[in-house]
Amino acid sequence: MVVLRKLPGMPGWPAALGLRLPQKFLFLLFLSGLLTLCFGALFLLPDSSRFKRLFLPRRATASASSSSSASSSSASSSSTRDTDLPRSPPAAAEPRHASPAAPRRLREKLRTAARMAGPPARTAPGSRQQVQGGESRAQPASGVPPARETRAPFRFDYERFRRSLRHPVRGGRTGEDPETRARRMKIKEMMKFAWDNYKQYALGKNELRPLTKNGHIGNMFGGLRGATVIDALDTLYIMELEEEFQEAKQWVEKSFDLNVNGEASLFEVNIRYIGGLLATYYLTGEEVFKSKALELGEKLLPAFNTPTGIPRGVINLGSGMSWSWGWASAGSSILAEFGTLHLEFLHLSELSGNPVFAEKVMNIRRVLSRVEKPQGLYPNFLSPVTGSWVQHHVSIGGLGDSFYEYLIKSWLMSDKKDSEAKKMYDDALEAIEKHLVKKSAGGLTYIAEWRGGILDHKMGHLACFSGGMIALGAEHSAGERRQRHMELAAEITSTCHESYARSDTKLGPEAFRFDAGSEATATRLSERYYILRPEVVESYMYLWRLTHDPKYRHWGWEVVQALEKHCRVEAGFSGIRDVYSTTPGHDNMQQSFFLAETLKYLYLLFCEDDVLSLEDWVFNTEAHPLPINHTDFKAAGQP
Ligand code: DMJ
Repeated sequence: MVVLRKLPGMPGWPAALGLRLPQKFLFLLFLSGLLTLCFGALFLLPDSSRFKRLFLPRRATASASSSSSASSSSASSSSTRDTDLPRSPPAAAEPRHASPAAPRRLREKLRTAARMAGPPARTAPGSRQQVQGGESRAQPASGVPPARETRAPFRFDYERFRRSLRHPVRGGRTGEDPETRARRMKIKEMMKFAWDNYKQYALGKNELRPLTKNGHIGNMFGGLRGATVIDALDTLYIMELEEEFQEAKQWVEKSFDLNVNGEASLFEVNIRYIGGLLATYYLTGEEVFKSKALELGEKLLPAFNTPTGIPRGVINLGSGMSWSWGWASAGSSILAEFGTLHLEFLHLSELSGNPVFAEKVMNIRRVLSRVEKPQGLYPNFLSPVTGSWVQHHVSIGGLGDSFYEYLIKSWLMSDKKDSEAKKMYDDALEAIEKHLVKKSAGGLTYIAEWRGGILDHKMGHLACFSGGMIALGAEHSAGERRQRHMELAAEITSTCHESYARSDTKLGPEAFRFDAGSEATATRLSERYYILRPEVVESYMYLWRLTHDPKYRHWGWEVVQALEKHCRVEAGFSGIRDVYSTTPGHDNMQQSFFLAETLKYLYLLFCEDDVLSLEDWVFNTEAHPLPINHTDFKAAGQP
C-alpha cells in the first residue's frame, strides 16, 4: 500500500477515489484478499498450463500437483459418484494402485521387506499414520518405499497360475453314480431358485426377503450393495449356471459401486466381498473381479492405523474413520475378525504386487504370537491400543472361530511353508483339547466355551465348522496325532449331526447345550432358530472328502430334504424361528452365505473330489476358494 501512495505524479488509488481512512483500510484488505485468491488459483491449474509454469518454480508445481491429487483421491470416496467415474474399468486396465511391473529381483526385495517389516511404530494421534481416509500407509521398516512409488506396473501372471493347478477347477466328471449326480443336480436347482428370486425381487440389494418379496440392505457393509451377487458368483460358476453367472458378472461391471460412504464391518466386507471377488478372479481370469477386489482392499487399510496395527472392527468406507464395535469390551477388537484377514490379504498383495496388505496381516500375526496366552488359549477380545487381552472369554464358535481356521489354512495355502502358522495352530488345538474338549453324559464329544477359567457347556452352530477344520489339519499330520485328531473331528461332526437329528425339523439350532440334562439340544427359546447357516454341512463336506464314509453324504442329503421342506418358500429360501416346531415361522431372510456356503458345500459333497480339489484350493471362511500356492506367490506372506 505504501507503493501505491507514493507513485510520483499519481495519487494513491484509494485517495484518488476520495476514500476516508477506514474505507481505505477496507479497500486495501479486499485488494490483498483478491491477490491471494488469484495466486492460490494457480495451484489448481493443470501442470501443463503455461501460466502455472510462468509463476511457480518447477518443484512447487510438482508438489502442489501431487498434494492436490492426493487430497482428491482421499476425498474421492465420499464425493465422487458414478457420474464422475467410469463404472467399470476397461478389461485390460490395471487397477489404479497397481504396483510395479518390476523385475523379479526387485519384487523379491520388496517382499523380503514386507516379511521383515516390524510392527508399525506407535504413532501419536495426528501423525501421518493416524490420518483417516485416503491411502496412508506405513513405510516398511526396511526403508524400502511403498511399491507404487518405485515400481513400474505389475501384472499378475494368470496363465502361469492356471498351469500350476493340479486339477481342472470344475473337475473331470468321471466315475459317478446316477444317484449322486441326481442329488447334485437337485442342489444346483436349489441354487438357481435362490438366485432367480434374489434377481427378481432384490437385485442390487444385499439380501432377499423371500416372504415380502423385496430386498434387505442391512448395516454390515457400509453402503456397499449386492452382497448376494458377490457371494453367489463363484458358486454359480462352479455349478455351471452359465447364464446366471453372466447376470451376476454384468451387475458387478455395471452397478457395483465402491464409492460409498457408510459404516462397514471390516470382517464381513473382507470375507464376503473381497473373498468372493478374489475367488471369482482366480476361477475365471476376468480382470473386473481383480480390480474391484484391489480397490476395495485399499479402502480397508485405514482400519489398521492403530497403535498396535490391530485393526478396529468398523470402518467408514468413505472417510476411512474406524472404531470398535459398541458392544465389544472396552474398545477391543475381536479375535475372529482381525484374525480372519490373512488369506485374502496375502492374495491382495500377490495380485497387486504391493506388499502393504501382507505387511498388515503379518503384523497381526506378530502381535498374536507375542502376547501371553492364558493356558495357551486365545481370548476373544484384544485391545488395539495396548495389544493386551481385554476379557478372558475363549470360544471356538462365535467371536473366535475363523481365527483358528485361518491358521491351518494359511499353512496349507503357503504349500506348507508358513511353519509359524502351523505351530500356532498346533499349539492352539492342543490347548483346546486340554481345556475345552469334553464328553457329555450321553457320550457326545463337544467343545465348551471358557469364561475366565469357568466352562460354559454349550456349542454354537458356528462352532460346528471345527469338525471340518480339525479333519483338514489331521490329514496333514502323522501317526498317533493324525488318528487322534481325525477321531476328534469325526466325533464333533457327529455331535453336530445329533443337534440336527434331535430336532423336529432335522435342522439344527443356533446353540445347543450339554447341561441340566440336555444333550445337543437348545434349552433357551432364543437359541432355537436356524438361519440357513453352513457350518454343519461344511464339516460333512470335509469329512466326506477325507474319509469317504458314505454317512456324510447321507447326512448331507437329510439337510437338503429338510431345507426343501421347511425353508423353501414361494420366492426363495428363508431361515426358521424354531427348529423344534413342525410348523416353524419363517424369518423372511435369505442370507447371502446360503448361496456362498451352504449350497456350495452341499454341492461339493456330491461332486467328485477333483471339483475345487483340496490339493489346489483352500476355502475362506465364506467358502470362497483361494488357490494354494504351487508357484512362488506365498513368499509374500512368509515370516
Ligand atoms: C459366514 O458369514 C461365515 O462362515 C462366517 O465365518 C461365520 N458366519 C457366517 C455363516 O454362518
